[in-house]
Amino acid sequence: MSSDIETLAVFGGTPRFSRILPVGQLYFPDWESYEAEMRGIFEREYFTNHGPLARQFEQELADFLEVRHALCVTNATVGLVIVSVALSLTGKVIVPSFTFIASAQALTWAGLEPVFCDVEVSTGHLSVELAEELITEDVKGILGVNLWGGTCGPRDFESLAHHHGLSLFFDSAQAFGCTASGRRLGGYGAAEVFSFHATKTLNSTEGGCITTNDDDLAARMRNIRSSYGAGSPVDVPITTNGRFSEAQAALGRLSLSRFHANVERNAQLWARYAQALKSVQGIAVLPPALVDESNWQTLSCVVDPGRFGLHRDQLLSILKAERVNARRYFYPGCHRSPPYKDSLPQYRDALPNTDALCETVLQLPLGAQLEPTDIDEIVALIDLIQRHSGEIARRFSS
Ligand code: T4K
Repeated sequence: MSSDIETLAVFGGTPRFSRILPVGQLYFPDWESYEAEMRGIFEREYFTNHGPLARQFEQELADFLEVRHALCVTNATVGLVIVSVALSLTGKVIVPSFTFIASAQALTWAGLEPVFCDVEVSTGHLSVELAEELITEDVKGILGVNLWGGTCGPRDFESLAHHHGLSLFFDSAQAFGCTASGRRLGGYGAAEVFSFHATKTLNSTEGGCITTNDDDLAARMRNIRSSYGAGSPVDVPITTNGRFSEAQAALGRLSLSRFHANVERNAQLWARYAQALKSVQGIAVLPPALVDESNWQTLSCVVDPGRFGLHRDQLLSILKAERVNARRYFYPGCHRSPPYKDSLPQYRDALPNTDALCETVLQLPLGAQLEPTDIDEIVALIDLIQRHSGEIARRFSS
């Protein structure tokens, strides 16, 4: 029995995989298509700031998402800052702590104070019930976050925000292409922000876009996006550099043309994991929450240390040694990260569901670099680890 353990790289065996299995999409288009797109950029001699390819991509995105405006930006972090400034809010904004740090820090960059809300333990998302409890006179908005190819239920948040007269916008960085309550994400709230980071289902290396159906808001955001402007000049309090280059647009367009095929492939890989992991004790796969259609960009699961026999972080370290680049999105939660762990200490022990998820959630590799046989091997590895968890735990503690 212990001879099986000796094969683990963490105990001196050879790593099971000869290459690193990345956590997310990493779709690379074929070289010929890329070369053709780049040749066009060289011929037009136009690199950045609302160039012809970026404008074309924006139109394609707006059509795809069925919104009036899609504004491409350098990355979703800058996009979130731009929306937060353009909405002209002051005071406090409700946001989950269980999210990537950029969601909360965008508010801080815009001079707003995050009010950290707990999430539902079954979905990892905000709910209107949890958010409503935090609405006070000082709260002026809600930043909903749609995670892991799922959502927090944006239509219900529209009703809540309308009822309380609050601004509402969404961090949909991980939810490009998802639909909820019969509508594609992009048109919910005042604006939504998507990420086109390399690990996302739609990628342009770095990048992102802001979507809105509000013409005035779109004009303000276009002017904030570039310190020397693009489009008709309007009054804005401050500007930044959130410009999207032609090279980003080239890759984004190629990725968009493959989007449905990549999503379909991810859906199959996801289903393969979900089926195989059913027989592994102590691992529960989290399906994308509250969507009609997911982009299947993430395989999230919860590792129950009592039933699995090891803590999530012990499993993670064993997987990493085997070159399985699993991730813990998110750890340790925004409320326990700088600057908030010091500046907003009142949240330290106020978010039990967030704390529980930060300790147990794991993302397993998915995306263009993964083959079905990789999934089978990863699950077999996790199963082996679980079956030997007692002995492994003893070795870790000695
Ligand atoms: N809101 C939410 C809810 C978000 O999840 C994010 C970002 C944002 C806002 C902000 O969006 P952006 O400003 O990033 O557009 C990642 C990504 O950097 C980030 O985009 C993502 N969410 C976050 C959840 O995770 P890391 O540090 O885990 O990713 P990174 O760059 O280390 O990549 C993951 C692994 O993939 C690497 O360890 C190796 C592999 N990889 C990565 C890249 C970029 C490769 O093999 N090749 C590559 O080119 O943060």
